Amino acid sequence: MSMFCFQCQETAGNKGCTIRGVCGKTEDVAKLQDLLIYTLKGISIIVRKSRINVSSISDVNHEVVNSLFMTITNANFDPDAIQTQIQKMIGIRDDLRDRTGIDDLDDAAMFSIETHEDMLEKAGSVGVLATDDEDVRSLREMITYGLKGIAAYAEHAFHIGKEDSSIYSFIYEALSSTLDNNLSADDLVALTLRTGENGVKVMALLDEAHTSRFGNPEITTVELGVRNHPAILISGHDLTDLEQLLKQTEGAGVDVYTHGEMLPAHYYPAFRKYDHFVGNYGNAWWKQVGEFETFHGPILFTTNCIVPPKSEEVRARIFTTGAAGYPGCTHIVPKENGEKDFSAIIKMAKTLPAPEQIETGTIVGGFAHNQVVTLADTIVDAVKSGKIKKFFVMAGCDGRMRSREYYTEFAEQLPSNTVILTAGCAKYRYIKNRLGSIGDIPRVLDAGQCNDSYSLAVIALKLKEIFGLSDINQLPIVYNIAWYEQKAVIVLLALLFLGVKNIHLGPTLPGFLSPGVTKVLVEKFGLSGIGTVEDDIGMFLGSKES
Ligand code: FSO
Ligand code: SF4
Repeated sequence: MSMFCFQCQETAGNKGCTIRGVCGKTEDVAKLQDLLIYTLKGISIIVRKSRINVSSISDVNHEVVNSLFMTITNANFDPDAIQTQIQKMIGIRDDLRDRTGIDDLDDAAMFSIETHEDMLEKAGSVGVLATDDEDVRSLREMITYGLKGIAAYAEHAFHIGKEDSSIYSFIYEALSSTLDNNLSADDLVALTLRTGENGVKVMALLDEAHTSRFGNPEITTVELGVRNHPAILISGHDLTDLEQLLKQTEGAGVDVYTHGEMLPAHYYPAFRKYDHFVGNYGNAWWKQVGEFETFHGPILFTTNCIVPPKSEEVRARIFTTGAAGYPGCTHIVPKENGEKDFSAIIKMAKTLPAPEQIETGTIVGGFAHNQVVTLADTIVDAVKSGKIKKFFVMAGCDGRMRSREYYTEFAEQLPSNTVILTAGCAKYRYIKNRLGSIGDIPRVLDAGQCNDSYSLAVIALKLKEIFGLSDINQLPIVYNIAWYEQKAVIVLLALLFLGVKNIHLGPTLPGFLSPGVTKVLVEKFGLSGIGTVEDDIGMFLGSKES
């Protein structure tokens, strides 16, 4: 087998990509990512054994977090960038080892590599399949994927100057634990829940970072049509990149539009003030192939999800930054002070035609926790009077699979006395479908990006308090979540840690769950997949057996 990866929902046959990723990841990139993760495990072993104070190694923390982020699905397809990162991390590892004077360590902390071929050979023995027991493998990988999600959010928070060293400590502990053969499956289940706990922590940290810097999201109407000016499209999740791009394009005669997960940026007061921040272009990540063609202008990827461009013309217009990367695309590196120079993108935009209009209309969003709490009285009255019968949390990701039409049909067939709470790119399956409102409350409340699923948990906890309930599961809230990549894994683990039961996960259960681990998740947490739209709606509304 040339490679093995089963970290995302689109993994081949829901078992594993073994020749080339369904995402477009090559065998070399898959192997290099495995080796990068293995190197991080070596660093973690040294940090743990030497009991080093993680606050004293902030550069190491940032590089570890960035390395994890680079291995998230659809973030970085550039073998050179990953190879350079491996070399950097081996250097950091050896430095740490020398500094702490610890030797007699596992291979991950000791191995050395000279050439690209060495790297690929080594990678062949340290990937997912290096663990024989399928339950242990499943738990180790679930923890690792959760850590990737934590790392993504920790990096965004760090860009805004917010850090929590206990999160870094946990990353080291958990990474080193995935090589610890003394841990039982029960130990790993406990560690999985602690991964969820740290997921809550990092999402809270990022929420605080975003709201303290950009203000609390507010109800906002986002334009879907275009203007007749040259323009830049920005995708991904990093709001500090958007902030810098908006400042640098001010007065330049170039408009800025969001794509995919950048849409919720429009909800923040700090960005709404820019006249040239026009609206959202297109849909979720997987529709970018056609949408980038008609956009005409340059595209900036701040994070995933990148789809390999089909033409040279589009590839030449794609720029990446941060953990994102694609071979042949210009990568923008920050200066020492963290500032990024986007002048090359702005210059290119001025030479290209304005975007072609692909739709008109608007999206209404901005229902993060602060905004929803101000509407709490109206919502509680609507629940008490029976105008709202149930809330459906439909957060998560969108993806290419036909089976995801389920989510559009599900949203459309829900009765008019139900409200959808959403976050992440899953919303594109129904947010434009005019599902109406209940009084002043829209039937689709978008809290923001996938990390803003935290907002949905805060809202649930607030409702629990208002209704005087002892258990979050007594609320009239159903969780029907769509997943795709590893940030969704940490959102799921965070919800499990918060005690949410009976989550439905689709369109398929993760391929990385072994039958044994699935059994535990079903028995302990009531986790299940999805069925047909009719059966599921009937079950959720209590007219059918669950
Ligand atoms: Fe979507 Fe991609 Fe936000 Fe993910 S754009 S799929 S879970 O990166 O992060 O929801
Ligand atoms: Fe396959 Fe997903 Fe891994 Fe890509 S990220 S190689 S699609 S499992």
